[in-house]
Amino acid sequence: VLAHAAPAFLARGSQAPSPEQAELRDGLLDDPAHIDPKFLYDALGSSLFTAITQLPEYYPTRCEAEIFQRHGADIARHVGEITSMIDLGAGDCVKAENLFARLRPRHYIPIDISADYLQAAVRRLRLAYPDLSVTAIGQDFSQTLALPSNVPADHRLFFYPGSSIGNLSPDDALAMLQRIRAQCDGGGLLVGVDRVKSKQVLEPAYDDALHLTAAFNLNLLRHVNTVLDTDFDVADWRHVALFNSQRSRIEMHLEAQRAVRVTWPGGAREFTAGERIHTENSYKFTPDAFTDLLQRAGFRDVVHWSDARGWFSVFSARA
Ligand code: AVI
Repeated sequence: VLAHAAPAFLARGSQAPSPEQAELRDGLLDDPAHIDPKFLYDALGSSLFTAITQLPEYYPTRCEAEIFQRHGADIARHVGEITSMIDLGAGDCVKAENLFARLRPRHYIPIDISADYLQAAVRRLRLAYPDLSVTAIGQDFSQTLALPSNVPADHRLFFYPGSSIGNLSPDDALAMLQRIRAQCDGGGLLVGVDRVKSKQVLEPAYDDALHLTAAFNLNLLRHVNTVLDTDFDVADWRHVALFNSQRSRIEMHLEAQRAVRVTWPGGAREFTAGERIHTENSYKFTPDAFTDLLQRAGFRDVVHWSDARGWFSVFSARA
């Protein structure tokens, strides 16, 4: 696994913060405070997310699988011939693997911020598919998308499933699609998108009865403790998830259950009881809004398929 931007641990007393530490510190000092959702995904966070995808309340993964199952042949026809499949946020690589038989890539390039998690998946794939060249990249691709020089430039397919694009702000989503578009001339994009629906369906998906999503959100504080050397006590905080219909997004927050003072080397922040740290947005789209976003990024020939309930869509677009 090629690892980029490994987090540097800043011991109490040393000076220059790493870019990650500076980002965390600035977010904690902001009003309201915020922490980027990428910090949800340390090794435990990635395992918790995998568990979330199996919850009865968390429909997106099952809806997307249904779409690939029911419309796989059509999707493969629209995608056409590919040489490389670049999997953005690959995780355990299983979603891409399920498409290998139909799409027949020669090169598979899984990219994920959690390099450790990727490592185990890649070991398994190399054994199962000895003819497939696999180049794994541990990278935060939300800001830059750097592909190694051994990835052929022609017939690239970018695979961005799971509605992870919904975790970006509208501006960042557009910029990300433009970056993908710039790297796949003659190729295309296959992207999973969660749809606008009632909050009776949306909110339980992000606030489940087993409290797995609460654990996923709270675990972010432990991860931040290891990166910034903060002294967050998970017991001081509670998980909040709500649908903001005006902005068409689920928001996750961590709410202080009492007055809390959080410190780190060289800084501190006081939180009053009830004050929140915003940890994630998950945007929900109408098919028209997402088609428009793809077209604004320069994609053409945009088509989409949906599950039977119309809760989720998979879009295919050409560069
Ligand atoms: C990864 N991403 C698409 C998930 C989502 O649904 O926004 C992350 C997640 N957050 C809470 N539950 C799942």
